[in-house]
Amino acid sequence: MKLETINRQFAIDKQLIFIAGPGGLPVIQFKTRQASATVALQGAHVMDFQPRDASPVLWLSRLSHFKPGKAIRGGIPICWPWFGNHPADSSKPAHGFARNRLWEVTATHRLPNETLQLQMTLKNDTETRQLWPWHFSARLTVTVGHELEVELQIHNRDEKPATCSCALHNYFVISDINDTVITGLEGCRYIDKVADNQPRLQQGPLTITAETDRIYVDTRSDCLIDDCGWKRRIRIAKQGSRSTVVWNPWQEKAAAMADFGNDEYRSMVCVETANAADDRITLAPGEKHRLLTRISVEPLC
Ligand code: TA6
Repeated sequence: MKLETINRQFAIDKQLIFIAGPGGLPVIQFKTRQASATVALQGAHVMDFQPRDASPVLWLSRLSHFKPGKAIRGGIPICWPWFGNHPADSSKPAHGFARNRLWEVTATHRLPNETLQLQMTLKNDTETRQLWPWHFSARLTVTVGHELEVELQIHNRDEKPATCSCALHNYFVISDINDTVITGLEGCRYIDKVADNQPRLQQGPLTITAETDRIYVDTRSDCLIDDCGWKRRIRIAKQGSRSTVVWNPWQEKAAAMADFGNDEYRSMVCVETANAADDRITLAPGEKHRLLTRISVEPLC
């Protein structure tokens, strides 16, 4: 659909408009007195979010690709219908296909208090059914106010049960990984993906000093990223999730990724709202599941 047509149908004054973004990818630009944000139609991918009187909250690699079918490195990629590598077929794309496909805008709304809302949908087609043989519809709702709320709703439109795993793969920008502490996971069990998936227990607050790739299980808690360098706290609240993923590739893995600057591991950390590991979801025919992440920024006293 042409930008002119989609703007006529869904733009909200100058506060929510559709423009050609990086690499020519169509994006939705939010600009209100509350915040600014950008969402790519490809992958319904939230690329950035910045509350008024705060600095940017989401990290985006300076080397990210912006090409059709290629996941953007940073922001909030949607990992679905599987999280991580495909459980049975490594030839299938990591983290599923939702983040690589073009989603369709279905609605935009002005809510109270200068908050704007965008809804997008992804439906099955012959390509998706080759990758995942189910009829489904996915809906993403992005609500931009002083907080950012992202909700993924999955609807099993097939006649057979559907089991899937997913994550809102939040990338956060920080002053420096050495000045950052993550709390909210104390006492939680986790799967340590850099130690052969060993089960471990989180002792106290989490500081990151090496490659870190953990799936915390049985946790519904908010997570807090305390950034002492920028004297701010990022709060990640969630609904519909009992697992949280924390990831930082560190130096060697960052250098091995073409879309990740060698030094950029120091300025980012992922705290992901997930349905991963034994928190995967099984939907009966017609059943729906909602996964929601709510991101806000507070001063760090
Ligand atoms: O969420 C952590 C993780 O599963 C890591 O294992 C790493 O693969 C990361 O996601 C990024 O995956 P991607 O396919 O986007 O490079």
